Amino acid sequence: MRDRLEALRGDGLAAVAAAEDLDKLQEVESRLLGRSGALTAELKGLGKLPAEERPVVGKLANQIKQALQEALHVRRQELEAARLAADLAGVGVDPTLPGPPLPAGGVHPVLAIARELEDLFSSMGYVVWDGPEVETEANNFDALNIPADHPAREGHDTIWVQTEADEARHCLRTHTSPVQVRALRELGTPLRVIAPGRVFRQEAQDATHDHTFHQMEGLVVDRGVGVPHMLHAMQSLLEGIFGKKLETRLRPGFFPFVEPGFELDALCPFCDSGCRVCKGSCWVELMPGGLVHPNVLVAAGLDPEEYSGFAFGLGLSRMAMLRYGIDDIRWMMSGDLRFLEQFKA
Ligand code: FA5
Repeated sequence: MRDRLEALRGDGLAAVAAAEDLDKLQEVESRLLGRSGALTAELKGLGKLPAEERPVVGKLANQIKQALQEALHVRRQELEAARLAADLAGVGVDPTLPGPPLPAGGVHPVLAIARELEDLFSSMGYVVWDGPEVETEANNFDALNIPADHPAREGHDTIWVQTEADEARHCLRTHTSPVQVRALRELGTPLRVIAPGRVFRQEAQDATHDHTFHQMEGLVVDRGVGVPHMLHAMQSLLEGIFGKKLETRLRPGFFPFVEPGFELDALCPFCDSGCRVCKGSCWVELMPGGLVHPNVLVAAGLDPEEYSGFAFGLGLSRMAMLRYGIDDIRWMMSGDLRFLEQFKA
């Protein structure tokens, strides 16, 4: 029996060393140490030996078992390390196979319209300009000829930012009109600029009013600019959004920074006999505008005798509602994926 055990040690160690992969090693292990393996069979035969030989041969059998287990452990580690190295080196990886699909994002409806309008107005020679969302009281109100006692400055509309007593007052801009002031100062004349962006008002929310929404300002200042130029710009804008010419009308409207001021209405782009959007009147109120007030030109260091201009302020969020048939403005800033995923295309 001792000879058989020694032979098993020699053959077993050689088989372990020769196993070229983990499956082969598993086979060798079962053949030697499994329930019906060679060493297991020898151990079962120990009982038939004379009593004085049993402890000596039993000890030898256990040493051989330990030696084989150790050899199996070492070889398994070698083979696992080799497999990892091969994986890392790209063996067995086909880089031409398509990867797992990534979920595609989409463009927010407000951003989609803003981008289209930026393209359209850039093609007409306008510059796209930006201003900060935290704005000075001077730019948001004073330079726009909004009197100190105008109700819009008070808490019910404006969100004020806490500042030190000796610091200029700041607010979250309530409209994109302060970008008019900045663009005039930074770019000078002649000027053609649009400024899409986010604005904030302390406003009770409902289906058409949010506290955070988007507007797009338009401003042109040059010599000899008048109402026909303004109408052309506004109509081009609407055509860009709705993809067709809309019949429009101007009504008087009041904004301290324009004179005269207007509200532009358009014949309803969705019906010709009255619908939910136009509430039966066939006219929808689309955007305010007007000729730049002389006081705004003076505040920007321009001579109103020499320069004139027009400005308009589009409610981008409301325009997105109209174009995409969104029935509640609160969806826009909700971050709700069920809403956003509808605009992936
Ligand atoms: C203004 O903000 C002026 N700055 C617009 C302007 C610019 C006039 C240049 C003249 C010259 P108004 O408060 O009306 O105006 O807002 C303009 C547009 O923003 C509205 O027509 C409407 O479409 C949108 N809007 C106003 N309040 C909200 C609100 N709470 N939620 C969503 N959209 C709003």
